[in-house]
Amino acid sequence: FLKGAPTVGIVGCPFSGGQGRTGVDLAPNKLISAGLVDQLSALGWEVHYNSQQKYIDIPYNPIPASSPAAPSEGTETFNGGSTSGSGSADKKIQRLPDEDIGKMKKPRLVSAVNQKVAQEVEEIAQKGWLPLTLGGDHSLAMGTVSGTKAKYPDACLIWVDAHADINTPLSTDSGNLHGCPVSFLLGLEGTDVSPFSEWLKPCLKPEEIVYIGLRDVDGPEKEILKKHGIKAFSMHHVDKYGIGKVVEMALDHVNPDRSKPIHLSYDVDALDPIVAPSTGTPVRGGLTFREGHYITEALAETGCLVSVDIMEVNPALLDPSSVEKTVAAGCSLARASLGETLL
Ligand code: NNH
Ligand code: MN
Ligand code: MN
Ligand code: MN
Repeated sequence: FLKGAPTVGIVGCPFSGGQGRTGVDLAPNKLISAGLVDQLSALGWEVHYNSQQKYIDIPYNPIPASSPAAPSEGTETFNGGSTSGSGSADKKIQRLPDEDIGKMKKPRLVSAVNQKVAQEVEEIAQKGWLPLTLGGDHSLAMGTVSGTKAKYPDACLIWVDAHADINTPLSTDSGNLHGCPVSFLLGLEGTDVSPFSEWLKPCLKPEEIVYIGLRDVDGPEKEILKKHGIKAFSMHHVDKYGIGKVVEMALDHVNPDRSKPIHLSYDVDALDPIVAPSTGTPVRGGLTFREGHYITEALAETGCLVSVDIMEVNPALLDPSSVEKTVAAGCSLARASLGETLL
């Protein structure tokens, strides 16, 4: 599906607004500082890396004038990342609070950022390049998958995660939008809501997504999965069948002839916390290092991968050795997705 010499466009998106912990916005710079650009070049890819600049000054619809004045302690900062690759030049932008809409937290910011991400991912995909998006939290998949689908309408989605991220604005308990991107992509009940509805069109059918790694799924999410007949391989299935068979069954479901483009959205919390400890919502009993990498290797082997997300690395959590492990895992998942282990 990719055109010409293999080219990857890295979309570093320093964004934490889809959940409550700061630090996940530092991941793109950390992954780049760890040498990801050179590592991918060494695999034979031409690598383009955005400056993250366009994510620094993202506006969001200000709260209406009729709303109560913003208390200063509610002022949000948006860590926009830096162009230097060292975290030190990070620019803090002062923002007005982004009032909840229903249960949704920071809806205007999440929407505005994702609209930009969708545009950037689509631009890269339209060139025949592979967009590699470095989150940031997993709400960013609203944008990445929308962008991929704009170029490849028949693309299927492989979602590797401890969580299903399919809460709707009605079902979410936490209000964190990183728990909701899949419901927006599918256009489920309650997702046709401003400001998202102004740009995010449902682009995914229930039979086009498959999950691997689930082990912490909310009650309402289980209902949604059942109601829409969405295929999911939990850790129970990984234990029962082994990762090789699980990936084969997952591909058979969404891509039986291995003829459709594949978008891989990888939340590093799918990995066991021993492998990837520095992430916002670790859940024990996850994928081993090899199981986690096997998925990316098997998808690389199909030749159908057209877009990859590496999400939810949080370099601000735990000790330096945990951070280093998690960043290294993020880099190696990216490399394996781009064919490092293919002989
Ligand atoms: N299901 C929970 C929620 O909606 C947790 C989601 N957290 C994640 N998802 N890290 O990948 O808030
Ligand atoms: Mn996730
Ligand atoms: Mn998760
Ligand atoms: Mn949970």
